[in-house]
Amino acid sequence: AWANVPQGPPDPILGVTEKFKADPSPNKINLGVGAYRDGKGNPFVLPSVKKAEKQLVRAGANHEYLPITGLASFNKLAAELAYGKDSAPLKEGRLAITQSISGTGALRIAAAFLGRFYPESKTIYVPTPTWGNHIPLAKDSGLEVKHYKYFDKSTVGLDFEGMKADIEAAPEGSIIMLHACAHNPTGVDPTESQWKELSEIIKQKKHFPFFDMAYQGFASGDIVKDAFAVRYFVEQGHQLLLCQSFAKNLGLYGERVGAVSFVCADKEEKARVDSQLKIIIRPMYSNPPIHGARIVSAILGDEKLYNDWLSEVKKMADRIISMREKLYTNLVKLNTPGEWGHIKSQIGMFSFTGLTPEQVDKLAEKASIYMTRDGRISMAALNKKNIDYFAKAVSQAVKG
Ligand code: PLP
Ligand code: TYF
Repeated sequence: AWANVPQGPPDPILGVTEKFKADPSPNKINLGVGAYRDGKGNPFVLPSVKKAEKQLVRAGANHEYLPITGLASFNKLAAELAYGKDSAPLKEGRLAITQSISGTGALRIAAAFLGRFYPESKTIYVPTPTWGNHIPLAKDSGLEVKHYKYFDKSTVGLDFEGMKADIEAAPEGSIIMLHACAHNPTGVDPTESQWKELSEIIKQKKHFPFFDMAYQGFASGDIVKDAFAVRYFVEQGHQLLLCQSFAKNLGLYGERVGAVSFVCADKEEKARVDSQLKIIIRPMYSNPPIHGARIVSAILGDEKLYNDWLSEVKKMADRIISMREKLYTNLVKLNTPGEWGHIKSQIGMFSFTGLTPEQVDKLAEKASIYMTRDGRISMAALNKKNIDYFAKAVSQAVKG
């Protein structure tokens, strides 16, 4: 039956892990996938998550189905975390929200909803570059994908003029996808004043802002600061949509906990959006998994656990920031040709090193160091034990 099915390429990010696993070297490092590692290079289960899980076991939680839109307490707390408790759409009961299968599931529901109901446009503009999965998931949901300028290779920073010009040039009512914080893969974010300008342009052009927030807390260690763009746009009256993931900030990768929410004009509009979200979700997966949502709900809904969690996110963010400083210092000490300030100034899980695909290949071959071919590294994979080895190998690769 499948004689004509062509062989497809592996996922460019998850494929790196496959190559890493096959390498026997004891020095090997996997900087491919964005998953936090502790100071010893191990996956990290947050202490607040462990406590919440113990509570769930003690309470003898059952395994019944959730409603189509998920756990109600989770949805409320996820919305409060992102928008703030005092946010107008929450207080006025006009936020439509559903639990989702992590951030990817949120994006998929959002794109399907836009494909079905957004009347102005079927074109979504994503930054160049963007998280690789954005493009196929938008296309598979019936949207056409176009790009706006984002990253400037020459400055290793934001091409703000290019970004503004492209968003301004997009036909009125276009869908504009924005990374809320800790842009993946570049680690380059707009400043608060740049976000204000973007809000104004998007408002004037009647574009639809589509926020992807996969790293709240992870960017700065401060969940309020990381939500600045989303909250500012809401204050400015944008009827945006927001995709949230709890994979990174709670370390719940495989539990697949996320949410997608739509700021609506009023309660009546919210009720109609809610009804259609259910109709989209039902034939996709019927209802979401329960365990991770219960963990998030237990943590966000308990003052003590919530405060524990805040300090744990901050600790993760701070460890990443300290690795940035150490990597920068090492590269400079080794007289590595080039300017490396971006390693320190970039934000979040990743650094976009500027290494060329050839240098990336050489690092894999010569030093058993694995990363995506765009030169992106997951900073969390670095620690006190491997950072000197890594910096030396990079320095050598750059020197040629
Ligand atoms: N969006 C961005 C920008 C990401 O980097 C990721 C990856 O973590 C996601 C969404 C969704 O990830 P997940 O489906 O694991 O929540
Ligand atoms: O960019 C990353 O590494 C994370 C994790 O298909 C990820 O966002 C990568 C690829 C993928 C799913 C998650």
